[in-house]
Amino acid sequence: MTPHAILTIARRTLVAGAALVLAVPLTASAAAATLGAAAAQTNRYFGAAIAAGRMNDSTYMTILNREFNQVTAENEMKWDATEPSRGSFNYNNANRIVNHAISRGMIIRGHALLWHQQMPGWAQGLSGSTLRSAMINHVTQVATYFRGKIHSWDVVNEAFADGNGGGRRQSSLQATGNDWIEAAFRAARAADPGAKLCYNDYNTDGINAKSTGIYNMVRDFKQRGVPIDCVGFQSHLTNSAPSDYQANLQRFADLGVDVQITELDISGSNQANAYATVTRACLAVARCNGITVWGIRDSDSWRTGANPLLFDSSGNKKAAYTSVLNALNAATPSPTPTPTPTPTPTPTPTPTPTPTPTPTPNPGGPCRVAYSVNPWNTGYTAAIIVTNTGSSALNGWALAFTLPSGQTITGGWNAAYTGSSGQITARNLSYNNAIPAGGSVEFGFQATHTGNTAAPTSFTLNGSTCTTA
Ligand code: 9MR
Repeated sequence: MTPHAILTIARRTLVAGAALVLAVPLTASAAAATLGAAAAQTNRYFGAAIAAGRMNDSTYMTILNREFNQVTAENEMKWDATEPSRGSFNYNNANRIVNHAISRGMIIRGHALLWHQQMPGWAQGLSGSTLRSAMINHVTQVATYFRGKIHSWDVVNEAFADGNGGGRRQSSLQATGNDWIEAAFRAARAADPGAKLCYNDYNTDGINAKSTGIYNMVRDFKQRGVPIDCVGFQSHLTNSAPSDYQANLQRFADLGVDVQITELDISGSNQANAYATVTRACLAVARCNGITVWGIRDSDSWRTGANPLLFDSSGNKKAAYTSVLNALNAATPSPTPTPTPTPTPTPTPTPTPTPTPTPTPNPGGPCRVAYSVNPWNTGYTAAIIVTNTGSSALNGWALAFTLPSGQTITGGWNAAYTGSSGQITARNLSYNNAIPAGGSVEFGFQATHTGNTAAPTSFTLNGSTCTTA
């Protein structure tokens, strides 16, 4: 029986006799009123990435304090922030966040000890064994400093490549030796034995070559006793989650690690549904500890113009907020005298064969472009996957294309854009400069339109014409 039907019957009963009126509070009182409280009912957290620089904004702080019971420092615990010069540590901004969280009983995800981005200039200039010892020292110092205060650390962030068949990303960290990740996890465990130690990455939200590469690493770490406790799935999504999102979380959980949704934001007109889908997926996986959204209001998001968060720029709750809250509350056992329903264990998915990335033979061009668009009345988000169908790797790339008239780009991710209408060029960022032969990069943008949402035309990669998929 639906809650609505129960309430309808109870209302009728109210007219018929007072004895059954008690049915109303019993059936209607289950819902928690905030995200954190609703998640806590299943022993999960619901958190947000926050920025020390916004902590004087009263609207921001009101929402933070009311809704969330976990925080992540959006930038303040990264290497460039905490060790701006070698051996000299600065925790001022991180501590503003940590102290606030502790004072409000919020748990803290530490983000991130090692990442090829936001390395301080001095570390960018190091390599080999010098870099290795500097990075291990960084892990040790920072994890020791915050010892006892961190629920989960992103020990290593984004170390796997996009479109490289599940292999590691090229970086100076990787160049110190393939064992750099396990060395970092061992150093973190020694420094803060109480924190869960996570590997965190993006484009790993379904079962694909990249997530399978990470899965294989985690399995290997578990087999060899390398200390890893959790895997973070960033979940920067457009319009929907992959259909195998839950199965992907579950296959990692089945390796004996916790899973966490660490940087959730979702753009597009299907936003509210997609948020509910992700929330339900976490709730359905017993080892999913919680969900963190990557910012509070749309105006706080790194995805400028994409409006991918749960609160609008004025701090009002969006439809996506309600759908998350309802999904969290739907999982909560209702306080009736009936025994607490045990969450149904999700059937272990039969091991999916590792998808072997088939490098597509060059169909006549050095590149292939797959373009997808999620439009609404005045805007859209677009995702582009460029595959290098040539026979040699690209180091540094620029994809040029022509936007149809009336379309104007307002923001983008995973690429630097030149031009906002007409002729556009999207160039690599430092972390996705290489596209191996047969490999791909994925990036995207938000745009406004005046009625025409047709795909761009005339795609060229580094000057050569691309085919479109
Ligand atoms: O949201 C962060 C933004 O303020 C920073 O400028 C950016 C720097 O690279 O990092 C953003 O956060 C990233 C996170 O640390 C790791 N995953 C991707 C996030 C979005 O880029």
